[in-house]
Amino acid sequence: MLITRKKFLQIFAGSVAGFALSDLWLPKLLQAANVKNGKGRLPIIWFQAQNCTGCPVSFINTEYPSAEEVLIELITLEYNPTIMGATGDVAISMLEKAITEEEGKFILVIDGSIPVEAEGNFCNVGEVNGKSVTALEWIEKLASAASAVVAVGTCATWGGIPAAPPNPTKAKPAKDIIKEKPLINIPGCPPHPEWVIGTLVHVLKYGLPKLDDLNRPEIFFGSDKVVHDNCELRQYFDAGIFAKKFGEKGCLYELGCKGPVAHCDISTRGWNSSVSWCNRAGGPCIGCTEPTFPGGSGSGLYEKLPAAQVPGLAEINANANTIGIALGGATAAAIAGHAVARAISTKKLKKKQSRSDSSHIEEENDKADQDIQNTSDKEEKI
Ligand code: FSX
Repeated sequence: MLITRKKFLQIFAGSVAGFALSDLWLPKLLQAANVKNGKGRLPIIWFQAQNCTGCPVSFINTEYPSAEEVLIELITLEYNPTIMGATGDVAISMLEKAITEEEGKFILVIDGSIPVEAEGNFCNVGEVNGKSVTALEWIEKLASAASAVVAVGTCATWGGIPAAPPNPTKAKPAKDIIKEKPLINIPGCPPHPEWVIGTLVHVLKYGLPKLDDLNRPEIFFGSDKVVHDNCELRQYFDAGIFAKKFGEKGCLYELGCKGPVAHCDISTRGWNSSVSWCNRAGGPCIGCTEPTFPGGSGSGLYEKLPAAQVPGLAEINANANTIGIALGGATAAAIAGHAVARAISTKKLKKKQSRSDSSHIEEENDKADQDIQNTSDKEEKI
């Protein structure tokens, strides 16, 4: 049977087309979700508004489970412009179908912020009956048909970079547009793939996860998940050792680290199977999971956080001052010691010179130098 290109695209309108069907095995995560024979997969419509596309790219960078496993075994990704095989009318028809035929049967994932200036016309996605449709219109209609909404990435959760001042498009986060549906916020620019997949599995298996007061899953963003608390550079902070330039040993606070105000588990989870993460790579945490990102914490990306926002810093400074005073005392004693030694040696030399016994001057000089050296050794021991 001959299938037309349009039919082919309709069959593979979901994302499965882009991935090989080989190497299928159920990881523990999917077994826990009781996903078998393709049943129990979570239908997802993933809509993208004003973004850099980092969020879906991060999502498919998942390693455990792999992208293939997620897309074939865990979810049915019916629409996502970055990953799906379909384009044009076929792709747009998936959105229309969800709105008109699948009410309550899918989760709406949104990434990117939603512009409302100029009636939303700063971001248009496709056409219906020859008329372009704004992201704002799509999101309002899709959200009212969805069973729940998951905002993925800091643009969708808090506004992120598109909403940074002066925000000419009046970019809004999903929470400002969607009021009538359960909403989960998964911030991060981009978010870790396990935050997104773990949340979706929870929805599939157990329903909505426990959320904090900003609607973030507590398991990834709870109040005990402050980047600073589990940072492997924390020992330097506690010892008052701060890097003054990139590449230098020490805590990255002076270089703008937002770890003390950033909530997420990245300092223990790590990126790319825990190979590394921001601070381990020498780049200070930029607080990308926070509503204040990218500059509302009172400092720019690489500017020092206001000291008042850094717990424990006052004690570090107090300790540093105390140590400074103690060192100052030792230094003063050392300088005084040097002066005494120098005075002794000078006195001896003058005495010898006054005897006009030049033959002994070098010998006395050596002896005087030895006196200075002995005095210095004692100072170092101090
Ligand atoms: Fe924003 Fe996501 Fe940062 Fe980019 O889709 S959260 S700019 S990683 O891509 O929206």
